[in-house]
Amino acid sequence: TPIGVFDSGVGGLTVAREIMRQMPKEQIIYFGDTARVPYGSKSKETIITFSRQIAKFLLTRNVKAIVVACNTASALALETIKEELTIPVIGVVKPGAITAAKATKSGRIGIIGTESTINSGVYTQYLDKMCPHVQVFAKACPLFVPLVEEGLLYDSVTVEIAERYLNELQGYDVDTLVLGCTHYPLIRHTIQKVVGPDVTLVNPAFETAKTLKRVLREKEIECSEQMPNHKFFVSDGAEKFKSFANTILSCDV
Ligand code: DGN
Repeated sequence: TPIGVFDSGVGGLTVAREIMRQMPKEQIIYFGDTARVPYGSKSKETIITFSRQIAKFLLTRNVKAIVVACNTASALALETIKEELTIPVIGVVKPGAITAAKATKSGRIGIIGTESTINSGVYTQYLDKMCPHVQVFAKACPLFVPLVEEGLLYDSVTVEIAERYLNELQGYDVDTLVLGCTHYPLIRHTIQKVVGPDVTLVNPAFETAKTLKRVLREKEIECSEQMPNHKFFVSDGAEKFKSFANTILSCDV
């Protein structure tokens, strides 16, 4: 049985990619809500409604677990979806927060994400609960998503915008920075260049795949034996999705 993965659009493919790398035998059913992206500026109620609808669709595909591969949906809808379903539901926020807490030496952690993720304060709440001594500096970087979707991964305009956003965080002297939005791992090179080599970047996509692997093992949910045939569904613009997906995944979408 497959693993359901969903996002507001293409961003969650960075999470799907990590699951494919770390669990190559698992089949993924991916849903990208391309008709209703972006989630980053919508209300909690709306994000819960969308997430519930998508979870319902994934259940019709017989998934054994659901990964909420969107920071915004994880921040705003994870708890509700978890309560409503009997299968494991894994979000991207907690795994990223735990890794950041382990990685920091100075106790000064930066979080970047969409406006909704940052305004929800969930990363800060998780970190405060886990280690009350850390200081968290959060910054919304709303232009990063459209830049990535336009394919401007290494463009000078992306560098300039990254400098404007991240210089503020550098002023706080953070030693760890969480890439709290699905798109940001795709511009991690630019981000690393701007913040300098001494700042550890945390990629929640990678950490989420690790958590999923552990949860499935703990619950003894068996791994598929055949080579997986991943399936991708979108709510609009299948061609555009497909060409983006083919640039980041090694399988043919
Ligand atoms: N997938 C969203 C996130 O990780 O927050 C980013 C895209 C969006 O909906 N704005």
